Amino acid sequence: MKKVLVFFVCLLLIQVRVMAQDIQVQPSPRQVNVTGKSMAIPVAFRLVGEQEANPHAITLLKQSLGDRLGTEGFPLYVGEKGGRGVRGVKRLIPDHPEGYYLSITDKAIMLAGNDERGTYYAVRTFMQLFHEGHLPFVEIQDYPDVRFRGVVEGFYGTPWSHEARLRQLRFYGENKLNTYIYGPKDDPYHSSPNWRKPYPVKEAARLAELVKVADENEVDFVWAIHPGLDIRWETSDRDSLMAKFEHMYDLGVRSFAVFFDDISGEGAKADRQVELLNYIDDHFVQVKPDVTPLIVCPTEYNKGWVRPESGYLATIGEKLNPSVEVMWTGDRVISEITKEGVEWIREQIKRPSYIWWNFPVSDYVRDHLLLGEVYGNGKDIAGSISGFVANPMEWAEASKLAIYCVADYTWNMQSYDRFRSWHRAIRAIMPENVEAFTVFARHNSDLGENVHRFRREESVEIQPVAERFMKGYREGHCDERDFLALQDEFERVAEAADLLLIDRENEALIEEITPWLHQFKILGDAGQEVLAMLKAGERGDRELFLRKYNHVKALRKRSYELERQFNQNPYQPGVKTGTTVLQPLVLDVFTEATERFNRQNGTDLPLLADYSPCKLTTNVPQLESLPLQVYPNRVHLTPLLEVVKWPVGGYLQLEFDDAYRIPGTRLNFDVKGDLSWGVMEVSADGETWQTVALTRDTRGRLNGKWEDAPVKFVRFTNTGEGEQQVYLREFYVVFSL
Ligand code: 14T
Repeated sequence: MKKVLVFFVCLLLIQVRVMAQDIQVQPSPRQVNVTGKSMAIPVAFRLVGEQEANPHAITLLKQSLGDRLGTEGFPLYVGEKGGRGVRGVKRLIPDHPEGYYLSITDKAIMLAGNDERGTYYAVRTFMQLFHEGHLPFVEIQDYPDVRFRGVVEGFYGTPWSHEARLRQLRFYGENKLNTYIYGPKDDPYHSSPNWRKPYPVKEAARLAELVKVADENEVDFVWAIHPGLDIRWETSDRDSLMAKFEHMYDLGVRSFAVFFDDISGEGAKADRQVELLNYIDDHFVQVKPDVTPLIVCPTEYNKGWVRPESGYLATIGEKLNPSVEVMWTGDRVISEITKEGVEWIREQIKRPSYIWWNFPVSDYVRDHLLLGEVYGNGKDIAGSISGFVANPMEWAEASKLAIYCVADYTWNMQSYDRFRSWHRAIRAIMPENVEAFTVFARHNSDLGENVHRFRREESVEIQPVAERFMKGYREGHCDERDFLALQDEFERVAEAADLLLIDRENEALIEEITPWLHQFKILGDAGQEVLAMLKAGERGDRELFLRKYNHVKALRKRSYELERQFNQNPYQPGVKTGTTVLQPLVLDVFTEATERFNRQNGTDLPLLADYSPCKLTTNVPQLESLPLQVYPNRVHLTPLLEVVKWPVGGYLQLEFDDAYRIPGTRLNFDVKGDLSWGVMEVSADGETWQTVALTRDTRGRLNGKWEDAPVKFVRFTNTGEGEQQVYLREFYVVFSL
C-alpha cells in the first residue's frame, strides 16, 4: 500500500489547468468556485462517513470508483449535515432541501448533503467532475429552485414499456430529477374500467420493480389514480380507492396522486372531490409516516377552462386540506408558464400550484416529433410553484431531450440557457452522433396546426435564407450564396438520416424515430433534387430537368407510402418532418421551377401542390383548427379528446372540390339517446340541401347512407334550442371518385 501512496502523491504534483468551462455539471449548479488547478485522479480513496450516509449515495460512489475505494488513500468525506464525516463543513452546506456542499482540494474531498438526497446529488456532481483523468479543485454550493421536479407519464396513447421506464428512472437520477408520476391514460388499472381492482400479479411485480429502481435513483415514484369517469360518490367506491392505495403501498409506493382531469358530469363536482381527497389525506396519507403529500389534478386544471360561476376552484382553495398539492397546466391546456399565471392560480387555490407542463407531449399531433428547445416559461416562477413536471411523448427515449432541459430549468432558472441546455442534452443522449442528431432535432420541433394552437420554432437558422432565396427566385434572380447554403442543409439532412439509421449507441431511440428518419432522408433528397431542377431549368437543360422532375415525383410518392405504412394510430396517423420550413420550401421551389419550365417549353407538367380534395368549414370555435385526414376514398376528422360545446346553429361542413358519390357517413358523438337536436345534410350546390336519415348501430354510432346523385357538401348542424356538449369521437365520410 505504501508504494501506491507514494505513486499517487507523485501524481498529485502533475497539475493541469482547469477552466470554468471545463466544468460542465448538469443541471447547472448555483455556485461554483474554481481555482484553475486540478489533480490527477487519486489511485486510492479513503472513504469516511460510509456508515451514516445515504446508502444510495454510497452505492453510487462505489459503482463509480470501483476498487479505488478502500480504507487507505486520499480522504473522501461523505454524509449529511450533522454526520461525523462532514462535521467540519457544517456551516457551508446550503440550508435548502436537497442542497449540498462539495469541495475538492489537495487535501481532501468533501461531499456533504443538507439531507439524504443532497448527499446523493453531491455524489452525482462529483462523478461529473472527472475530466480527462483529472479532478479540478473546486468548491460548489448547490440546491434546486423547485421542490418537486420531474415527469408525469400522463399522455394518451401506448404507455411506456417497462424497460423504457427503467431507463427513464436512471436518467432522472443522473439529472437530479426527483419525481416520476405514473398516470398513463391508457393503463386500465389507473383509470376506468379497472381503477378499483388490484393489478394482476405480473403487472404488480413490474410496478414493484419500478418503485425499487426509483428509490435507488432518489426518485419519488408517485402512483396516480384516475377514477372520475365512472366514480359514484358512495362509501363503496371510496373504500375501493383506499383499498387500491393500500395495495399500491404494499408494492412499495410511498407517493400518491388522484387525477380528476378530462372528465365531466358527476365525477367533476368539486365538493365531492374535496370530500374524498380530504378523507384519503386524513385516513391514509397522514397516518402513514412515510407517505409524501397527496397530489391532485383538478378538473379545471387550466385557466381556459375555469368557470368562476361553478365555484370549482374556490371550493378547492377553501376546503381542500392545505397540505394537498394541486396541479395546473397554465393559462391553457398547453401553454407557457408565466409569473402572472402562477400568481393568479395561487390566489385561487390558496397554495402554490404544482405545474403539469404539457410538453413535449404529442398525443394531439401524433404524426410529429417534438425535439426542439425548451423555452417560454418564466425564469421568475420558482418562488410561486411547488412542483414542475413535464408530460412527455409516448416516445420515451426521444422525450429525454426535453426532460434533460426541464431538469436544468427547474434546478436553476436564472442561469437557464435554452440553447446551451438543448446542446448538452443532445450530447448526453447521442454522444457519438451529436452533429447528425442536432440536424434532425432542429428540423423536428414544430407541431403544425393543431387544436391547442401551440407552436414551436423550427429550422430557425435556415428559415430566413429560405425566405430570401424564394423571394429572389420568384423575382427572377437567384442568390448563389443562399442557394449553396440551402443545398448544404439538404445534404446534411440526408446524411443525418443515414448516420442515425445505422447508429447503435442508443438503439431504443433509433427504433422510436426510424419512421421519421426515413421521411427525413426523403426530405433531404427531395430538397437537393428540386434545387437541381432549378439549376437545370436555368441552364435550359431539358433532359436533366425532366429527370430530376421525375425523381422528385417518385420521392413524393415514397413519402406518401411511408405515411400510410408507419405510425398508424387512429388520431393523426403518419409521419411528418420538417413541416414548417423545409417541406414548404421543397414544394415552392418545385412549383416555381415547373411553372417556369412549362412556360418556356410550352409543356403542361403537373405541379405537386399540397392539394386536398376536401376542406372543412365550421363556426364551432373548438373545431376551427381541427385537421382533416384525407385519404383517396374517405375523409375523417381528427378525434378530439375534449368536450365540444356546440352552439345553436353551429355547423360542421365538408366541402369537396367536385361532386362525388358519397355512399355513407358515420358520426359518433358519444351521446346517449337520439340526436334530435342535430341534422345531417348533403348538397350538390351549397344551396339546396337534402336531409340524411341517421341510424344507430350497436356501438352507438350514427350511420347515414345514401347512394343518390353525387354531392359536393356534407354538413351537420345543431338545429335545436340549446347548446350541446358532445365528444367528437368520429366524423367520417366515404366518397368514391
Ligand atoms: F391532467 C391534465 F393536466 C392534462 O393535461 N390532461 C390531459 C393529458 O393527459 C394530455 O396528455 C394532454 C395533452 O393532450 O392534455 C390533457 O388532455 C386533454 C386535453 C384536452 F384539451 C384532454 C382533453 C382535452 F380537452
